[in-house]
Amino acid sequence: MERERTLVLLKPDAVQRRLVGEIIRRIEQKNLDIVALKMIRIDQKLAETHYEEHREKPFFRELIDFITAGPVVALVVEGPDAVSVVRRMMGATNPFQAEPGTIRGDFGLDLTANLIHGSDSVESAKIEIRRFFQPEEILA
Ligand code: 3AN
Repeated sequence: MERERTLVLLKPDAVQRRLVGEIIRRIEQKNLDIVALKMIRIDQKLAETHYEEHREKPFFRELIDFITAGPVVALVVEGPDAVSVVRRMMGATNPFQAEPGTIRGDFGLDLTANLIHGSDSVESAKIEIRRFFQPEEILA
């Protein structure tokens, strides 16, 4: 398996619900490496860039309002096949379909407030890591 890096965001609902520790615990327990981590506020511009592909969707405004509503925890996670490993740990976007044992399956019931973002490919991970972190912030 290729070593990969992926961008993870623990969304405002994860912070508000005090699930940051639980989700990071799962990432560590899986033996993935956390190579960068910080708490940030996502502003309007960054949110719109990050969710550009959804601009024409009916839920775009709601998504932007939600992700900018409170602090989020951003991480760069590294390991073998990290992009798809993290996606599987997250569970399906729709929380009603997310399997028990996944983060969304265990903790969520809302399509917008769905706790976590993980890059969907190695290519988008590269772009998203650059979007959220300066090279010197990646310490491991
Ligand atoms: P994922 O976060 O699983 O990669 P995407 O990229 O398809 O899913 O969607 C990005 C975010 O947009 C989701 N995390 C969710 O918060 C929101 N979203 C996606 N589909 C819907 C929908 N039908 N209604 C409301 N929000 C949605």
